[in-house]
Amino acid sequence: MEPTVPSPTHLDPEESTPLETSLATERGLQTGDYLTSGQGVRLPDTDHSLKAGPRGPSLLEDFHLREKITHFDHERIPERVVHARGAGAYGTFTAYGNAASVTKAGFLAEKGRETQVFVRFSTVLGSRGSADTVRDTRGFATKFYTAEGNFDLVGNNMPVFFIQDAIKFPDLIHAAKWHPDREIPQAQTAHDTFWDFVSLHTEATHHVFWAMSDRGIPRSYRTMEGFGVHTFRLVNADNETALVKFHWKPVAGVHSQAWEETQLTAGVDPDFHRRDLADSIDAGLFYEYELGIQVMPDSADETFEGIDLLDPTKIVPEELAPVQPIGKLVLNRNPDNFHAETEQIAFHMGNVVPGIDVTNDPLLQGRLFSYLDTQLSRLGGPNFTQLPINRPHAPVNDNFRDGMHQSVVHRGIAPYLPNSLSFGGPVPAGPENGGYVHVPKPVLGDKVRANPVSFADHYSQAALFYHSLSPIEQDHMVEAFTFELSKCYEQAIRVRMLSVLANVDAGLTAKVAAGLGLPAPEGKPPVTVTPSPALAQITDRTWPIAGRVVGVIGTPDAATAALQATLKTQGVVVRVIAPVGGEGVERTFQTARSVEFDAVVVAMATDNPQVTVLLQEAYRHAKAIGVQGDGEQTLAAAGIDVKAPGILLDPDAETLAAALGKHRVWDRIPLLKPAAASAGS
Ligand code: HDE
Repeated sequence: MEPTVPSPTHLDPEESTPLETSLATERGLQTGDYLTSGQGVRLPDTDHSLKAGPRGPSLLEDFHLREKITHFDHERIPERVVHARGAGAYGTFTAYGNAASVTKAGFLAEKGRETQVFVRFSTVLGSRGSADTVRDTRGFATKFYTAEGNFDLVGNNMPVFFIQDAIKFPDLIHAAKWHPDREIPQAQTAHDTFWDFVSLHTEATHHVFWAMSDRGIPRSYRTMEGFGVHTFRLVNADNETALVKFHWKPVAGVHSQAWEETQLTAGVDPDFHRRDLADSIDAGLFYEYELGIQVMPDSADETFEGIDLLDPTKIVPEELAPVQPIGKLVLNRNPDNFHAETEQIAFHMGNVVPGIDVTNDPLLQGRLFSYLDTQLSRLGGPNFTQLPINRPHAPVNDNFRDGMHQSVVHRGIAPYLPNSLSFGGPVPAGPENGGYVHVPKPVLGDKVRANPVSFADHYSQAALFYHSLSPIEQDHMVEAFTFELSKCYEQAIRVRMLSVLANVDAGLTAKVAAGLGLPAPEGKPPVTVTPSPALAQITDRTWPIAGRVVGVIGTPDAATAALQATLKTQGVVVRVIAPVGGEGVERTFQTARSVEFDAVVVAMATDNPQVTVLLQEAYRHAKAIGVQGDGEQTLAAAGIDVKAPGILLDPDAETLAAALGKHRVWDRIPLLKPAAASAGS
């Protein structure tokens, strides 16, 4: 007879042996786990459950279990409502000493002064577990632990923002995050509600152009600019003020991934950016940036060259106000514990030190409220400033008392002012003792909910940005708009967004409309646009290559050893990709994917399909490909023409380094247009 699969109904006393029946009944068995047909009962060696009497401590008594499980149950804290996905590192900021004419902040003004910092990079839209490489704005938030207290510069990798008024922030984020019915898509702008909002809300146009440019898909946090976005007011020792914009300039230059590359990376290595940050620091290949300021006069109307400096949707072109480097940041230490440091760090726009003041930018004013407020629910009470990562590296003496998670044992009986029982203190420090005092400013005008007229131009700087880019970057932007709008379900949204683009540039609109199969509407783009060359990221310049990654397809033998050794001296990470693992092999054909390499060297013959895919992707993403020994056969198997631009035959380390310094083989791009593609697609 065929053995039957036991099921609860199989436990029928009439069909079972007496032993089976009694045990099954006694143990309350419902399934066939222990009782299988025809096999009798499998008893564990020691089966305490079969013994009569007490069964061990009850749950209430077992406090070991309860304490452990209770703590475990509460291990998670609410994720940030925006910027939930992040990665952080410690670093050292060293002042060049040339900023004293504009600020009395010692950490900026004093030559050689070193200040510890913690930087948290982030994406805006995705949840904590989302992929790093999605198209999004990136956060670049820096906490300077200065001797005068903490200064938080909470910026982005784009110099403008979507909105001019803080009250619109929830609308923006509700539109940009997932649709509330299905909670999809995750970490994407390519969906209806985002484009619905930004097409109706045209002050977002400039930022949308940045997000659709290659700035929205950085290669790594090492190759990203940072911007304070708002205009700040600096104050020098003579109490003279200037209006400034902060910039972080990456020493490695600004580089991005290719769009297809970002999508592959999101699947192959969703932790791509945070892994690069941590691995680089471990390898001593530190991320470096210069802090720069654009300095504008503190004029009564707070404008510069006709640009309203309080409008966070506007930049000041560097050609009008050059970025002056005032110090250098080196990120040189990984956190020990993600939760304690990267997750619990709490930035606050109100963390400023004497010498730095805020302005009346309405967005900045809203942020002064929000950052403190959000920590109350995220970190569970008002004492988050006592967490090690948030504590200032300066003495604190105030009358803040009690509250959840209070870790200070305050002494004395008079935490109030005025008092006579605690020698009358602590009193707020005056400016003569380094206390913080705002720059006094008159507040004029009627109290209304309205924007100034100077905020009304939503298009001219979007046009300025578009016209400043190289043709390749402009093409990428066309592709990005076309891709994103194609993903919308509603035709009306596409049509409306085209009418917004038409007010920026007719050529761009025509190309996007063609891609969408829609007519290009007419708009009123600005008549004259003066480009700002500083905004283009593809230029003739070459950049330091430390931290770049080269994959060598071959075995770790002498043939490539010299090349590898020289590249390594320049800080390039070389990974050997061999058929199988072994000494000196970091990737195998099975584990390697093109996206983790900035350039590839093929040093063996193979028609392995995974190698073929890797090479075709590297080719399509305009990466330099070196060929050594029998490698030519491998390229042939992948259908790649060895005479194509950026295919380097028997390259020495210098040739490869030069190609890496340009980031990609830009000459190859025209060959990659769909009609002319010569390698797999
Ligand atoms: Fe933020 N933002 N933001 N933001 N933001 C937060 O604060 C907010 C804005 C930025 O790594 C939150 O601690 C409002 C501009 C970064 O911890 C929250 C408005 C810029 C980070 C918040 C803005 C930023 C945040 C969420 C409009 C670029 C991550 C958790 C008035 C200059 C910081 C938190 C980190 C985080 C509110 C606009 C950058 C909710 C209301 C403009 C880099 O408080």
